[in-house]
Amino acid sequence: MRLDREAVLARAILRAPITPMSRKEWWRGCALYQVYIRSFNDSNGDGIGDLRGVIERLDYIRDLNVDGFWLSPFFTSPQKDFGYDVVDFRNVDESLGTMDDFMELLDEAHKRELKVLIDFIPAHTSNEHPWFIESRSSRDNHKADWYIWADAAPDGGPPSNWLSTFGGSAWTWEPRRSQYYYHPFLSCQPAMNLQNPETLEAVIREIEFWFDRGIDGTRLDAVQCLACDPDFRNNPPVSSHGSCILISGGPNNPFGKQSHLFDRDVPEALEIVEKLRDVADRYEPKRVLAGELSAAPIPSFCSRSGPYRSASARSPAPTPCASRSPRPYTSHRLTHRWLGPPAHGTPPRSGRTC
Ligand SMILES: [Ca+2]
Repeated sequence: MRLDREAVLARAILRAPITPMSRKEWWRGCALYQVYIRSFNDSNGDGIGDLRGVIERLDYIRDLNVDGFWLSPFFTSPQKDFGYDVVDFRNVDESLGTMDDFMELLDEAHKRELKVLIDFIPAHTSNEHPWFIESRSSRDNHKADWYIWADAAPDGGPPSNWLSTFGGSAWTWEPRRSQYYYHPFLSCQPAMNLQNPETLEAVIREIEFWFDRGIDGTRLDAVQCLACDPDFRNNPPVSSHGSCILISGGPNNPFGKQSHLFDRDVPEALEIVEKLRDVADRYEPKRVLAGELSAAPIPSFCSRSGPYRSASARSPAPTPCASRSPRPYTSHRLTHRWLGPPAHGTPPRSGRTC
């Protein structure tokens, strides 16, 4: 019997035990508010919300009676995907403020007993990131294997039939290497090869940079794309009863015509999240990891991730739920789907082009 996506999510939410929040495990049963910085509050009148604008409205957030908030990306970025295309994970984009602004925001939030999670993008960078610029320069440079590269198919086409969530092939030809690179989203967002331990360690160091500054956790973007099939096998078409993937573009969106067995939510992703959890566990108090899950087959995911969510104290599976929390915390899109648009708006993340 076909499992409806919303029915599966509702079942997961209703079954989740609600535990009174303790000071030590504040994330249990907590409520988090998403602050989409660019549209939240503009402090200097240039038309773009910014970190100082968030500082100005911290009392408002506190008065919502939430336990904390999740900040959308503020890293240095060409803004092709409004901050989800990062060129420097350790700096603040000048359109949104400065590092001093962020540290003041963090301090002021904690004074109000508000927890702060930041958005982090572990699975891809901007194509302007120095890592990718080096990786694409040749097949034998130091970072040659930091991104997902593949030779053309025998007919010269892409290595597989994988599609970008935002439309078109998920592969783009790179003449410098005479290879294709993989990008589950925009072509200017190349996917990192996190199954390369060196690459994963580099990403972990970027997360540690923010943990060391005192953030309470991260919302991990697109955990369904942390890894992909190493053999780049073609996705089969969806079965006759259709896809359960929720995606923009209507029922005729080609992305929804595939069963995403090999490009989304592959088993190798769980190993990567376990390593990220190890990093978060090294801190005291423990840091929270919350994974965004979108454009992935929810029923199969819920089935496979169940043991990770319930059996282990180190249970940060890439679920639509907060890591460590028995109470599901849905991603931006799923929250929007279930609860309606947040008060200060969130941007559409599909349909943009580089
Ligand atoms: Ca501004």
